[in-house]
Amino acid sequence: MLKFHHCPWSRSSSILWLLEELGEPYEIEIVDVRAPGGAPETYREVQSSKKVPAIEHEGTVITERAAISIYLADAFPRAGLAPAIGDRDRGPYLTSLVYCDSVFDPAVAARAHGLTYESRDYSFGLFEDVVANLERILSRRPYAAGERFTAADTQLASALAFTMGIMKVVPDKPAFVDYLGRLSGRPAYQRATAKDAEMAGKVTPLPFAGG
Ligand SMILES: N[C@@H](CCC(=O)N[C@@H](CS)C(=O)NCC(=O)O)C(=O)O
Repeated sequence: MLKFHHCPWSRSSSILWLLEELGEPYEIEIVDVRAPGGAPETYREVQSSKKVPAIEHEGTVITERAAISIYLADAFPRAGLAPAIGDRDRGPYLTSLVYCDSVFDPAVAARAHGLTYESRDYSFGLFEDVVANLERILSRRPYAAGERFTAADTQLASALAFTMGIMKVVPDKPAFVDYLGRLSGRPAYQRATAKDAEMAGKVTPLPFAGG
């Protein structure tokens, strides 16, 4: 059985949504990464920085959201969440998935912490360039990789929803609001949100958002 190491209302919530989209059986191991001192030291065996998410599948541990998303969508192709190798959407799909973690996430964190820097100082570049790029992409196509929903959308939409709606760091551009509106009605998204709400009482609350 697929095991999912998860903390409700955290970066691993995007993988919870993806798992719900896949419709395959999985079990959740709750990791309270917000507890004083973080996750238990034993969890380092699974994720070397004691962060969530992580999954275990057929004896293998997979960490990092982009890798987990690519792995799961390819391992369970029935859900049709990964453009196949050779499909013209495969490039934008992989780009979006990796961009979420290697560019968007650190650029938003830098902005949230008031870091001042030049684009060339860090590989993720400027926050303004990231916002402009996503606004351009989502104004041109309905989904992260093209005309259809993929695993890249569970990651991009989760990242946008949290940083725009809860952190209030990313501006609520119409293209972002429309995009999230398109995706938030998905049954798998609703199920994942309900599961997170149910599990939230079992871990340390978020320092902001009052919950
Ligand atoms: N690069 C990791 C980052 C995951 C991450 O930052 N997870 C946060 C959850 S919001 C965490 O576990 N933080 C706990 C900690 O840093 O102690 C990924 O994309 O999977």
